Amino acid sequence: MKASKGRNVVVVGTQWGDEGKGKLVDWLTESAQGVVRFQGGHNAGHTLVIGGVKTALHLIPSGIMRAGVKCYIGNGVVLSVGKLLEEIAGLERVGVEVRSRLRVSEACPLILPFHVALDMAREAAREHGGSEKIGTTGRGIGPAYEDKIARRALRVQDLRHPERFAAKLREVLALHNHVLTTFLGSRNIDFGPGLQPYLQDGAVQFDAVYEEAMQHAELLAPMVADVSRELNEAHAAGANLLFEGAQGTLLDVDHGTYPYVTSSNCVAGNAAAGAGVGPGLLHYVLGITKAYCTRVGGGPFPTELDWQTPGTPGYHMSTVGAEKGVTTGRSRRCGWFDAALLKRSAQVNGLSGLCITKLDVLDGLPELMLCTGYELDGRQIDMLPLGADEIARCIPRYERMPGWSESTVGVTDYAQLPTAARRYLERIVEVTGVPIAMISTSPDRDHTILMQ
Ligand code: 2SA
Ligand code: MG
Repeated sequence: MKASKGRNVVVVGTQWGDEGKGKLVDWLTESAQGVVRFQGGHNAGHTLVIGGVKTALHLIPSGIMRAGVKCYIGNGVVLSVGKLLEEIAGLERVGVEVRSRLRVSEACPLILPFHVALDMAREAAREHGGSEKIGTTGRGIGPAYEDKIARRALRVQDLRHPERFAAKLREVLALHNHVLTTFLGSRNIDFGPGLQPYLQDGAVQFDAVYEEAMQHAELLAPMVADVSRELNEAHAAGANLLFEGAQGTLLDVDHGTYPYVTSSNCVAGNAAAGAGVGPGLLHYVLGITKAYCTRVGGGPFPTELDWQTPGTPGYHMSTVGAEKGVTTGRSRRCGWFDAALLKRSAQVNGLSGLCITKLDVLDGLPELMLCTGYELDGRQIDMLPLGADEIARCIPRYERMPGWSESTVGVTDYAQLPTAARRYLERIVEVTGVPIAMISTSPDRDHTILMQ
């Protein structure tokens, strides 16, 4: 994982998100000049701990915490301008200069209040109809991507043209209000205080959305850019770029546990399309992998444990690992490490190396189970299958491994790790065929083992 001039790294989550990408992106930013988000939106939540101070980021790339580093929001991101402005204000209040360092693609589709209403109403309708909820973050992500793919999205560049914006907004609102009020029963849904200013009789009001968007437009304007062009120029000038994935591979809309996924491609290949650079500019793909598994929201999770009963390994992971969603505060489900899942991730991302995070959370567990394959409909398989229905029928096949009682918190030298911890890591490498490049032993920036 050596840094050299003009060498770009993609960082992706290899499980269901929350692998600790934020810390690693921040750490790697020491040798980068630019950090780029290329998919997702403010559904993401990265917690950074720097010098003991916690900061949560949702939309702004984690590189913002390093002075002088440029941050880019690529075309693949769905953008809530209101949430972005809030996040900027929050960072600037604690002395982090943002506006002069942040560039936002003019091609980003906007998340507007009716997307949030649709997201919440659809989840309510699923629940009402007896289907399991997706367990979305309720941020309007899915509906905003639907509009993008249907070619009717309002984009950042439309904000520069009030009349064009108004005409498109009228059209799109007519469609969505029809769906909200007729099919989704929005009149009877409690959308909470956030949406009240925009709603009347279950329909989203044009004036409220339009006026707010025009105010946002003015504040956003100085940051709007042709991000694709700027990234290509920065690369040509020798900059090291870091592409920061959000969510994780098993939440990818194509490769994940569909339909219990997010609505974007979270895999490394999308760093090119979602930022506007050629695939040849993606030189190294680092897969961030938690030393156990977690998932927030609905959907299958073969190695899931009981994580609510005190005294169980799942409870240990949940509490010692502080497994709560950064965006919604939901508890994350916890389970054993799934190497057969990681094998799938390694392939679809083309992982160059792994970064294992939260190893220290496993300290003190007497025994660990490592899933290396499954039984599916009576057959033995060695890799996670595709889609939720098949995955839900997988029965994990485990290898039993000894745990360790020593503390690994803050260890920065591989040789200092307990023998059992090293054996656990080496087995993961054997099963997946991907080398470990780094190991993180606490949320702190400096508690990282760098492998040669
Ligand atoms: P959505 O809102 O449409 O993207 O939800 C669809 C699924 O994607 C999952 N998802 C996430 N999973 C883990 N972490 C995410 N970010 C936050 C965090 C989540 C939070 O870092 O903790 O605070 O709850 C994230 N974003 C989306 C989601 O749970 C659905 O399963
Ligand atoms: Mg997160």
